[in-house]
Formats: sequence, structure tokens, C-alpha cells
Amino acid sequence: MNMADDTRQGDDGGVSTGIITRTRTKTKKPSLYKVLLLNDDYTPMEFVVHVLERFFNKGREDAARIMMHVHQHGVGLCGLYTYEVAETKVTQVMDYARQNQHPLQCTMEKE
Ligand code: TYC
Repeated sequence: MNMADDTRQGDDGGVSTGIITRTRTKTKKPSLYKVLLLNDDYTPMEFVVHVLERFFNKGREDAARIMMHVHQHGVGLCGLYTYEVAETKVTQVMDYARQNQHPLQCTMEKE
């Protein structure tokens, strides 16, 4: 952001109206991405709640609510993040599920 606040002397010696110039310099908001959990028939409910607490910083009640939403509707929102953070969350969840031999799937999509 560049700002110039200019109050100049006119030729008549009087003080001219102030000229305020603002030039926007590269301040675009980053796109956000939804990180989603998908339902399956095998991953234990408790494991999904734990994933939501561990990787998405949810409290127990919020985590349980999101898990039940996914269980009942097939898909649910874990959070909105910038591209690189979303990608990291997906990788962390997929790695953790695989380590624990659960088929839990996590994906991302542009908001
Ligand atoms: N449907 C699973 C079960 O009944 C629980 C579950 C919930 C699995 C959410 C995945 O993203 C998920 N054990």
C-alpha cells in the first residue's frame, strides 16, 4: 500500500484542496480451500474424532459433531485453509490413517 497525502500551495498563494492518492500494491487475498473428510464403513468413530482433535484443533464436542455429520451425510468440512496448509493437513491425515490401517479418506477442494 502506498499513500501520498498532498496539500499544496496554489499559484494564488491560497492553500489548495488536499489531494489524496492511494495506490494499491499487490494485496490480493489468498484463495481458500476446504479440507473434507469422507465417510467409510470401517474407520472407528473414535479414530475420526481423534483426527479432528489432533490435526484440526477441534474440541471434543465439535470433533464428535463433525464426525457424526460425516457418518450421516458422507462428507464433512474440517476447516478452510490456504492451499499449502490444506495440502499439509490432507497429507498428515492420510499418512496417519494409513499408519493405523484405517481406510479414512481426506481431500481438499477450492472454496
Ligand atoms: N462410518 C464409520 C463407522 O460407522 C465412522 C466414520 C465417520 C468413518 C467419519 C469415517 O470420516 C468418517 N465406524
